[in-house]
Amino acid sequence: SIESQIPLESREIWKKFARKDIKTKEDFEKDFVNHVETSLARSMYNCDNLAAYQASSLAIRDKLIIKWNQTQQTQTMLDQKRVYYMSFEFLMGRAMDNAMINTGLRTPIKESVSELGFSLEDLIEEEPDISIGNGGLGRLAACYLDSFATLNYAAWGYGIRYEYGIFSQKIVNGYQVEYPDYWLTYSNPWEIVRTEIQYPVDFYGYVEEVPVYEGATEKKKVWVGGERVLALAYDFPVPGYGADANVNNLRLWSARPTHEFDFAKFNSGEYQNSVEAQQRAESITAVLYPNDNFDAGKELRLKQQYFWVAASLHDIIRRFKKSKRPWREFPDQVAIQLNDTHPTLCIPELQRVLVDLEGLSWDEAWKIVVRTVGYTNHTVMQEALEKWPLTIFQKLLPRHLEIIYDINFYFLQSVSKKFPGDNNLMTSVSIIEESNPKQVKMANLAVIGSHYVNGVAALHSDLIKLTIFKDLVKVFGGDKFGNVTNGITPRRWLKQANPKLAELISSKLGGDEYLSDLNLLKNLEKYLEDKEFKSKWQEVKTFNKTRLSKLVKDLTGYEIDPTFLFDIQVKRIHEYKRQQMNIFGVIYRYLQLKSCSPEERKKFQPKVSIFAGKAAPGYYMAKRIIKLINNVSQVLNNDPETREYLQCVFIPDYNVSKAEIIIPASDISEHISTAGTEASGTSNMKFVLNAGLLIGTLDGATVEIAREIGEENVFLFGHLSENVDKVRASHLFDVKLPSSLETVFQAIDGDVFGDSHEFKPLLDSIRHHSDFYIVSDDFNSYLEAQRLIDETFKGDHDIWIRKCITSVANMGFFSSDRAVEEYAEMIWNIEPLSK
Ligand code: F58
Repeated sequence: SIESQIPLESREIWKKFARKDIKTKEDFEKDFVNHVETSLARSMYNCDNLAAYQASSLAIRDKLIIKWNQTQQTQTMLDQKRVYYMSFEFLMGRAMDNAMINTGLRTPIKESVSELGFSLEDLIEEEPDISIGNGGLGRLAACYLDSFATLNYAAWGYGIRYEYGIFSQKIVNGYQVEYPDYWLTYSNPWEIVRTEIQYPVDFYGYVEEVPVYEGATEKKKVWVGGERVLALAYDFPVPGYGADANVNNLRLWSARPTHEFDFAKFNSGEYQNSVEAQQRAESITAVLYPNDNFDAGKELRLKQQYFWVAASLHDIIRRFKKSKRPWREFPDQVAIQLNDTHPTLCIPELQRVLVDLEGLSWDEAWKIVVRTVGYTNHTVMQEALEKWPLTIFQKLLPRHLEIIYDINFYFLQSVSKKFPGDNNLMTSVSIIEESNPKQVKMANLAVIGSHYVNGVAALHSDLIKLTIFKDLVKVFGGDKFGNVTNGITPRRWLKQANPKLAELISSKLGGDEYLSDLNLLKNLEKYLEDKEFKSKWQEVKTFNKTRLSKLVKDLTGYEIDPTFLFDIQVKRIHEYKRQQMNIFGVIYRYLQLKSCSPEERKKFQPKVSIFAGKAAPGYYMAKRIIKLINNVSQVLNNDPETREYLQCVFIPDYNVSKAEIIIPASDISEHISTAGTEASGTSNMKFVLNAGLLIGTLDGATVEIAREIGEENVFLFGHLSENVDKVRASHLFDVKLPSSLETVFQAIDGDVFGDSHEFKPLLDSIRHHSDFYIVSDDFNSYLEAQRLIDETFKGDHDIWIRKCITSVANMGFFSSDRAVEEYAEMIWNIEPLSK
C-alpha cells in the first residue's frame, strides 16, 4: 500500500469529490468553459483562438493527469523495475492533437470545439512545437516515450527543459538566418511544475579527505562543491494509445538559483553582484546546443550534462530508497539507458554516490553501476564522438575526474593481464586520450561502464564493432554489443500525420488495431487487385500533395503543381547526408531540359524537388548548400522554358509539425548518405509508411527497409559501405569528375546560379580536397536511379501504386513498439505492467 497522511475517516470526502474523467462532449465543454473563465481569466467576449487552444489543452491535460496519477500509483504499488530513458533531447512536436488521438477523444472534441464556436484545426495551429532537440536522436526519444506508455512499461524520460529549443530558421536572400525559439512565450499548458521536487547540484570546488566516520583514523575522499544551483522538476504527461492506456512521465529539469544568499557580499555592499551570480544559475538550462553530429566540447554543455545527470540520479535514488531494499537490488529495480554518450556522467556519478556518500566498497558499487546502465550509440563519425578536455573536467567536476581515473586504472589493469604488453590496445581502449590537451573519451567510458551497447540499425551495429569499438570488442567479447533497429510511432507518423490514409487503411482492415500492432498492415496485400481501393489510395496521395502545395505557397510564395512528381529530402543539412548531390542532380536535369527542344522536353516527367532542414549555425559548408538550393530554386522557378517540367523549393524552418505535412506528400524521398555514415535514419521509415518510395544508398536502416519491403521497391544506388574506404583512397590526391558532374560544375562556375564564388568551397571540397563523401563516385549511379524513377512513375501508374501498397504492407517491423520491446527483453529485463 502507499503511504498517505490523510486519516482514514477523511478519505471518503476525497473519494466523493475525486475528479471525474472526461467521457462525454458535455464533460469537455464544461471543463473548457471553466478553464477559459478561471485558469485564463477570460470570457466568451474575449476568447480568441489562442485562449481556446489553451483552454482545450488544459481540459485534456486534466484528463491525462487523472490517468497519470493512477498509472504512477499502480507502478509504485507493484514496485516493479523501472526504466529511465536518459536523453539530452526530446523532439516532441505538438502535444494536443497527439493527446486527443491517443485518448480516442479527437472526434467528440472536434465537435465540441465547433459547437463552442471554433475550428479544431485552427486551434491545433496555435500550438508551438516543443523543439528541444536537434533531429533524429531527439525524435527517436519522443517516439520511444509514446511506445513505453502504449505498451504499459514503467518507463520515464529524463531530460532538460531548455528555454530556447532548436533555433527557428528564416531564409533571407537565400541564406539561413537563425532566430531564437522561445517556446514558452504563452506559458505551456502541457507541463506541470513540481515545486516540491528540487535538488541541489554542485559544481567546481575541491576534493577533501575526511575520516570515514567521526573520530576514525581511516580516511575517505569527498567532494566539496564550490557553486550550487537547484534543479527544479517539470513533468510532461505522455499518454499511451488506447482508451484505457497508461500515462507515463517525461521529467525535464530547469536550473534555478539556490535560496542561499551570499551575505558576506551583501554586507560588503555587493548586493547587485551577489544577486547576479545567483541569476547565472538559470543560464545552465537556457539553450539547446544546435549541433547535429558534431561535438563542440564547450564547458557549459558539460555543465548541462552534469546538472541533468545529478538531478535525475538523485530522483531515481530517492524513489529506490523508498522501497527499503538493499543496494545490491538496485539493478533489479532500475535500468538506466544512455541515449548516446551525453548522459555518460551517470556512470561516475552513481559510483560516487555509492562509494563516497553511501559507503559501499568500490567493487560492490561498480557491479551495481554496470548492471544498471545500458548505452545506445548513434554515430560512427569521429567528429561527433564526445571528448572533454581534462582541464575543463578537472575544474568543473574534480571528484568525478578522480573516479574516472580509478575506473580506468582498474580497467586497464584487467586489460594488461589479458593482453600483456599490447600497448596499442591499451592506448585505444583507455578512457583517457593522451593527446595535447589530454581528453576524456566519453564513448569508451560508456562502453566500460555499461552491461550492453547497441547500435541503431543492423549495418551500423556491425560497423561500430569493426571501427570505433573494435578494440573494446577484443577486451569484452562481441556479446556485449548488439543491435536494436530504430522504430517510429505509427500513432503520430500515420494516424496524426496522415488521417486520410489511416482512415482508408482502417476501412479495409476493419478498425484501428494495426496502430498498436503494425504487422497487421500485411493484410493490405489482399487489396493489390482492388481497383476502387487503389483509386482511393491515389486520391489520398493527391490530397496530401495539395495540402503540402498550400504550405509551400504560404511559406515560400512558390506555386507547385500537385500533379508533378514530388521528390523530397528533409533532414538536417550535412555533407554526409549529401543534399549537395541532390541539388547537383537537379541542376543536371535543368541543363538537360535547357539543351533540348520544346518537343523533347515533353518527354520529361514533371518534377519538383523539395528540400527542408536546418544547418548548424557554425557549419559553413552546410550553409553554402542551403544558399545553393535557394539560388537554384530562383532560377528554375522563374524559367518559363523549363518550369513546367522542373521546379525546386526550400521550405524554411523544418520541424516536427511541418514534417507531419511534408512526409505524407512524397512520391519519392531521398536517403542518399555516403554508405556507412548514417547510423539509421528514421525519416526513411516515415516516408515509406506514408506511401512514398525511396531513393537511397545501402546505409543505415534503409538496408533493412529494402529487406522488409523488397529490393525491387527501393531505388538503390551507390557504392557499398564496405567499399567506401577503398574508393576514398583511390582519389586521395586526384579526383576525377564524371562528365555529368563536370557539366554541373561548369554551370555553377559560370554564374548560372548567382555568384560562383559563394559555391567555390563546396565544389572545391569535391574536386580539390579529395571528395570525402564520394559524391563524384556515386553521382552517375544516382542519376541512373533517378532515371529509373522517372520511367517507373511515368509508366503504368498501377505498378507504382502497387509498389507503394506493398511497401506500406511490409512496414510492421519499423514500429517503435517493436524496438522498445527488444530493448525491454534484451537489455532492461522488464515486462509490461498488467493494466
Ligand atoms: C541520429 N543522430 C543519427 N544526433 O544521425 C541518425 O542516423 C539516427 O537515425 C538517429 O540519430 C536516431 O538513432 C543524431 O540525431 C544528434 O542530433 C546529436 C545531438 C547532440 C549533439 C551530437 C549529435
